Amino acid sequence: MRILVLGGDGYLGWPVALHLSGRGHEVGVVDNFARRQYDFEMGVDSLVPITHLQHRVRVWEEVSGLRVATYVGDLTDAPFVHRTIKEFHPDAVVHFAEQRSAPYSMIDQNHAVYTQVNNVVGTLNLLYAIADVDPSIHLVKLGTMGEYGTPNIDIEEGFIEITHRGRTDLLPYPKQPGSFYHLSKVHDSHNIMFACRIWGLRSTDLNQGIVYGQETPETVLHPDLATRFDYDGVFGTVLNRFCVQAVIGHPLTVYGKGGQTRGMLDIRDTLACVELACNNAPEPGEYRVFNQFTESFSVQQLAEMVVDAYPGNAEVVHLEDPRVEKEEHYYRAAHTKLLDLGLVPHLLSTRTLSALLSVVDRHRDRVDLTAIQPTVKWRSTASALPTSGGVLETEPSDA
Ligand code: NAD
Ligand code: USQ
Repeated sequence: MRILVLGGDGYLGWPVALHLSGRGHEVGVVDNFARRQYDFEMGVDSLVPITHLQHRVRVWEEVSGLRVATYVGDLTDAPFVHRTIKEFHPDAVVHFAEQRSAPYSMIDQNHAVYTQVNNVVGTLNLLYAIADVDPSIHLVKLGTMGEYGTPNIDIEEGFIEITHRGRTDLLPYPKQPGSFYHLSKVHDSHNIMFACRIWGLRSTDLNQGIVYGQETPETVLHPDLATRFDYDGVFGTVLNRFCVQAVIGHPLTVYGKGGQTRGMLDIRDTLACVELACNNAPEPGEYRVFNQFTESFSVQQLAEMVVDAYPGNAEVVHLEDPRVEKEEHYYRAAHTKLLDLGLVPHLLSTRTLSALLSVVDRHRDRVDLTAIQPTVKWRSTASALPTSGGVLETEPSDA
């Protein structure tokens, strides 16, 4: 298949692009390097050094003999999106290209507005381009498990059958997201479902859980093929952060009681899930949702697993939760659709954690201690962080 990976310079987009290329698909990547810009803005960096996209693509060609087409541009630029879809003419578009940090979206009004404009407008431009160029192109969109929030009932895969006053319907599952970022994904989901209904597009919304890990079979082929690894208080995700904290001897920062429970998956399963979705396209007009995670854990359980797997001494500290979220709650979410398509999960084991801890150990000298503490508080509308005066610029200005 011809597959265009949007956000192909990111943590997940890059290894997914390599995986799909290695599996024989014709792959193109699109990125505007916004993620590298957030690093400059926050004064942080990936723990594992990453090379420029153009260099990584050249190294991949040397290592594998396979070409990956590169498009540099911004999804909020409608003519760019239209041109790229028309020129590459993919069978499937895998859309990772969004601002993906909940804390970043909660820094202040500018960052909330930036996140929602970037994510919602980018996806809308993509929907229009697909509808205009070729409605049969399959949109594989990265959503998030956080769209559902933490209701006191079982979470279904996208839809729930409701009987109300004697009548029954299959309706979108209620959404109660926990940040302006997670809300942007809800807005996307509604727009995509609507576009499928009115224009006959086909789409798979992958409601992904929290990803952990750094190495994939393709990225380990050469050091210059590494993907990024974030551990800071804004972009670092929980298990990746706990591994870094253990290695540098910082107490593991459990927010609040630690009963917050989330769906999780290994980065290698992200690659497999995306390929399964691409290989099994929905019917024209169909909007479907897969819950893309393999296991769920509470934050406290994750911390204890890291403490047990780390060969040295590691301890846990409970910080006041900077977020507004339930610190103890019921959590049971369906996730059978990808398993039915053949997903064989890599479950979280001591072996997986040891491999991740050794990646961190190799780069421990690069850890910036000042980046560990959480700095963004949900309840405050102004943040302690130095913020830019306006919406983040992703393209050089004339000045
Ligand atoms: P990332 O920030 O590392 O990658 C996203 C990429 O998209 C970056 O390279 C960025 O430069 C690019 N991008 C952002 N806005 C763009 C725009 N307007 N035009 C062009 N490129 C743009 O994030 P990631 O961790 O790889 O996540 C990828 C996707 O998966 C996101 O949509 C995220 O919401 C979703 N997701 C991630 C996780 C996780 O744990 N990392 C979990 C669930 C869902
Ligand atoms: N947490 C801690 N200590 C930490 C960091 C986080 O206790 O040091 C807690 C948070 O309070 C939260 C949970 O861990 O309860 C998860 O936080 P996270 O930062 O790992 O994940 P989240 O903000 O939900 O976002 C991440 C990705 C996002 C993706 C989402 C999937 O950044 O792109 O959409 O995971 S999900 O959680 O399923 O919505």
